Amino acid sequence: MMMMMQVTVFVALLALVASDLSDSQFYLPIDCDDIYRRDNTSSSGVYTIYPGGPTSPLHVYCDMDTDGGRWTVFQRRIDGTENFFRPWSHYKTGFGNTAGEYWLGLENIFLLTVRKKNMLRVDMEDWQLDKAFAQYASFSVGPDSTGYQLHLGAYNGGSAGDALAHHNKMMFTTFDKDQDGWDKNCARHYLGAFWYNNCHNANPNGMFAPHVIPYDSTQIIWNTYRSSPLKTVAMKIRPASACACTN
Ligand SMILES: [Ca+2]
Repeated sequence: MMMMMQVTVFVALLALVASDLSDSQFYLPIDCDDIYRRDNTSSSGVYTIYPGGPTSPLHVYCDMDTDGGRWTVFQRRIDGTENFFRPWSHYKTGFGNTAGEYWLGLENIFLLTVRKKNMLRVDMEDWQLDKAFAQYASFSVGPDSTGYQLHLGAYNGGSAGDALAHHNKMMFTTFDKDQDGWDKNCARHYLGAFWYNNCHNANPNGMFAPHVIPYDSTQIIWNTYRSSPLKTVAMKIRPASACACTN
């Protein structure tokens, strides 16, 4: 009798493990678009995605509200709690808190954009809480061997204006890795890290500061929208193809 029970429990456990495995095998979302397509009642928040395959789970913030949702957020500034003046290794792998401020990591952004054709949206807010956005028809970054080169499509909407055209085709620069279009290091000079040219029209990874300092190009800037620093900014992607999902 005891033996029977043990066998029953063992079989039940096996069945549980098997169903768990098959479930994760059938459903490994690459991005927030996949999460939304599986459940279109998903709300904005932190989810686990697998852009690098089943052995590399990655936490990310999904924006399921803005303009139909499905946005995978790869950069987010909201309150100045995170330090964004960081070296190459941090920008490569990512840092911060996905429930708050963070950078998803260049390698992860590369993996996300190599798997699907994505568009880019940048949402921002000034210190008077006026909101604006900028949208681009396509967005991808090359692999590490290209310096995570930025490939940006046409500007296609938003009142913030096209500050990123100046950055298209640039490699990524941090204070300890200079791949910009200037004879000095833009990241060092403007206290951020970005696809700097010579140097920037946008500095979303610059200093978070509520007050305007005289040399404000070191702060969070999108200069086709405001010449003064911004309070918040978030950079997000979603597949460029039309959404076939229903509500
Ligand atoms: Ca340089």
